[in-house]
Amino acid sequence: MKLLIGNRNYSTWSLRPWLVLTHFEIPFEDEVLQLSGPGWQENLRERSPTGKVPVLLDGDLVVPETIAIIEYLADCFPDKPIWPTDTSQRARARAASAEMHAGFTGLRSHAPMNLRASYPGRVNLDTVAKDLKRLEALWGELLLASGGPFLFGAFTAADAMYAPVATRIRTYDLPVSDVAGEYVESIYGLPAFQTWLAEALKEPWVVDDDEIDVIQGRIPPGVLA
Ligand SMILES: N[C@@H](CCC(=O)N[C@@H](CS)C(=O)NCC(=O)O)C(=O)O
Repeated sequence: MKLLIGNRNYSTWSLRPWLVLTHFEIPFEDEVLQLSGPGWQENLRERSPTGKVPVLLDGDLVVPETIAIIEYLADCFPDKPIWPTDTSQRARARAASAEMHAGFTGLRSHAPMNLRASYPGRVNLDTVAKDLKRLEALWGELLLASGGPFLFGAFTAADAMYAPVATRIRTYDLPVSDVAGEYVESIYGLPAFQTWLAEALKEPWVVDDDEIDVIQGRIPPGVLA
């Protein structure tokens, strides 16, 4: 299997299935497709049916879309607890994952993932307040029920879906409860996440669309690159 991914520093969707593959020790290779620079969009369109990453290649099969990739992995490796084993818990984990996939647009647009950065105070909290409130409720309820350290006790695909959100809380020092803060630390403590982070920190590339100083107009595009 091969996973086509974007720049590790910025590509939230790539991080999710990569964590599942790595944490559950599924053999795979990866290849980074640039999300900036000359011709990057044409290159993505040549390699990915949706023009986006991640894409899983398994023989002749080409699977785009994060959720579809994760479900394919769960189908291929039914003995690995990618989702919680209990049916009700699986339903909750899938619901939480679908909610992440479809929602949290405030956090996604106003606090982009940027693993190498530390930008406390840069995010206008009004733009993310609704999302943070919902995160607190969802994470709080699931962590209380499971006892942690992950949403359903042990790490599952639901945590992979929320891992990029956890990084935003750290990067922008967003105000969260102790419970949510501990969950962020659990994500950072996951060996698979640490491996991704170490590779991300070696990357030289800058994606202006994901740099908050560019988004907020303090730095013109092209200066950071
Ligand atoms: N719905 C897709 C979203 C994938 C996505 O937006 N990926 C970003 C990188 S994190 C991308 O490829 N952006 C390039 C573009 O939109 O042109 C999924 O779930 O995988």
